[in-house]
Amino acid sequence: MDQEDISPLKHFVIAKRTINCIFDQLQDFVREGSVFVKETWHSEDLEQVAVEDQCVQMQACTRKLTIIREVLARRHMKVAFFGRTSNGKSTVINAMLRERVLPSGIGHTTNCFLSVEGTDGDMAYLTTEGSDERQNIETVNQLAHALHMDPDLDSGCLVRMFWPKTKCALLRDDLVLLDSPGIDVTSELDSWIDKFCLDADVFVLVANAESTLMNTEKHFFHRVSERISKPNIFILNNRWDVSVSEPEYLEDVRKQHMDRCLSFLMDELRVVDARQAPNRIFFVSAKEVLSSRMHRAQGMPETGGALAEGFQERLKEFQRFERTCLALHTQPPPGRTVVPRPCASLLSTPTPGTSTDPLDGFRSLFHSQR
Ligand SMILES: Nc1nc2c(ncn2[C@@H]2O[C@H](COP(=O)(O)OP(=O)(O)OP(=O)(O)O)[C@@H](O)[C@H]2O)c(=O)[nH]1
Ligand SMILES: [Mg+2]
Repeated sequence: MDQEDISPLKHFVIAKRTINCIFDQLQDFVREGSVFVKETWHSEDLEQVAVEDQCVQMQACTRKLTIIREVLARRHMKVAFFGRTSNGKSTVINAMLRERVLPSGIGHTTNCFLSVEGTDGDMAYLTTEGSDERQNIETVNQLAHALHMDPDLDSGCLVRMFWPKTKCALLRDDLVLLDSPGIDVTSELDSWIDKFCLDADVFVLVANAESTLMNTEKHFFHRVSERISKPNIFILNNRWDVSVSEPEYLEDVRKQHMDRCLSFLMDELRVVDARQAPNRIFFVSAKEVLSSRMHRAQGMPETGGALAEGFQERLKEFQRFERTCLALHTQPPPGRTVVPRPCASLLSTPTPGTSTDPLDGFRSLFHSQR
């Protein structure tokens, strides 16, 4: 099989099925146990064998298992992309999807949050927040037009894009890719984090290798890691194709970026150790990868004849990013939890150590596995 076609997400899908199966059995077992204890408690012959308290406890367990089961059932893997405007977030997602699905271009392009997930149907469509109406989308320009013409859409809104799974193998495995507006064009970072980040499995900082990591980007990820302990963060130094025009500085610039990214992840955010950190930083050109994959899909030579020197290395680096990022789900860092904020209504994860509910231990374990 083509190396590029192997989806590490398969591990996640299989693990998810297995966990669901275990919880089905657990739920059946507790439900039957609950009925048995209730009957025993009501039975005159078996008086004193089971008491009302035990019956109430069993019913509470059944309800809790039902909630856990619902959460497990709607699990998918969500990868969220952030970075300054024009760094190439939408282009990176398009490169992963192997097609120009999301609008991209110079200037400030993406004006709201856009998630891409698979649909079993043949037609791409979108839904906007607060409405189930499906709007058919045939071209990326149509999508761009629909987004910019909707007066109700602002940078805090979510548009869900459903893309046929038949067109993109990646989307067959319950993957959701989330595109965002540039973090430098908003003052709403905290509400973005509450609304879009708490359930993200992986964060990708799309940085611009032509400049350097900026304070706006760093600030955003500091806020994210204040709310989520040990978020999974990857850094893509995108536009690395541009480095070819200055070959004499290439190695020095690469080292400069690498040192700054390592220090950001290890010393500032403390989300990874020295062993893991180099596997979270990549030097890529999303534009080249997208272009070569689109050429290939059309049966044309992959390089299109016009790709810059070093393209194969940058392509391999992009593939390595895809594999590492999507495989990560099977090896999450230990102890990941959402840190509750006084007014956060989104998740009911209790502050560690404050709960007397025996299932909360499991619930936080479940969060840490996400
Ligand atoms: N040279 C080069 N250009 C790129 C690369 N990736 C993206 N671009 C170009 O950069 C411009 C901006 O790309 P987008 O993907 O729209 O950037 P974005 O981060 O989504 O921008 P906003 O939606 O405005 O936040 C487009 O013209 C892309 O073609 C890259 O790797 N190399
Ligand atoms: Mg964009």
